[in-house]
Amino acid sequence: MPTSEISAEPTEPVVAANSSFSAIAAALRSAQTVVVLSHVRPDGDAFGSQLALALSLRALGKDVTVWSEEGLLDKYSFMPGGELLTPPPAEAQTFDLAVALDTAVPNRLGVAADAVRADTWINIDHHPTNPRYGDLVYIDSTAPATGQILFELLHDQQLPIDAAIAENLFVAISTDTGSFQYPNTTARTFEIGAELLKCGVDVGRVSQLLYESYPRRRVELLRELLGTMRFQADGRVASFSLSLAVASRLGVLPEDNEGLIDHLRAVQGVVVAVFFEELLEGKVRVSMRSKSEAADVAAICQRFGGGGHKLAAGARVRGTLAEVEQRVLEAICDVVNCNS
Ligand SMILES: [Mn+2]
Repeated sequence: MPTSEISAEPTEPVVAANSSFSAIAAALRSAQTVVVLSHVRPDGDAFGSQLALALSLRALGKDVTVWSEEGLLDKYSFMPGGELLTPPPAEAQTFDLAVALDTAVPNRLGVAADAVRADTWINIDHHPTNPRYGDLVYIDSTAPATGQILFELLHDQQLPIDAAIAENLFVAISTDTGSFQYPNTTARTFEIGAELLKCGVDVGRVSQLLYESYPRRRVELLRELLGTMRFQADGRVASFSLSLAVASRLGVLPEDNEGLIDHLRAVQGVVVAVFFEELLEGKVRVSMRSKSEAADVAAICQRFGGGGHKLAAGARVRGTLAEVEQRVLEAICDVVNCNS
């Protein structure tokens, strides 16, 4: 959830029944070749969900392919089964089954979507804006992470969960809940956390690898961002920006950004935090976090062609950094001044 921005067309709210876990498990068990996909700009929930499902299916003897166009990012290189992640090939490949995890809209699958030929698609996600693409669909927007849904699926259907699978699920859930802190964290999330520890997850080791092993470059980026920090609406809106010039001077990698917006959200009085990142193609990537349901950032992002969750959303907006900052901050200040 946190850093993945969604460039969806605004979608009508769809109320439809989920496929049953038994139907999804039956499809997984009957397939021999399976490709497991997630979204571009992957986060811990994307990789964790992909690798957990891939390892579980491998334990069942399936021929499993895991594609990610960025490959395995450095910061996640410790994840068990990480070597399975490969960039999709240029030529399309045929599978019995394709599984999209944590991906709110098909275009967020990136180039992998074009490289897959599959009879059946499974779509498992927790983004409320997911338009329910695919043949077997399981969307639970109350789940704090796709990894939590996957645990429920594997556990309920007695699919394999060993220590390596548990560690991947733990990474998925820990990163998407801000280390079990965000409001979407439920009693069930902690119960699952406990189950994963019983399966062999070393929580101190994994947390240190996730949260205390950043490259120095990331802190240098934070220093630059804090230099651009500003507050509006009586301190209820906080933002900072990253220009292409600064990004290239510091040699910033996409994954360096993950979680930096939390420094803004953590400020007393801030309701909405915003991170503006200038992109190459004349667009700006906007990430938003809210501390209040009254300030629904998914609704704000939908007005700019994006989407996401009430408390964490994003959009890609055409224009210069200064133009986009002004338009988006005006829209946010309207909401924050009226609703909170
Ligand atoms: Mn997620």
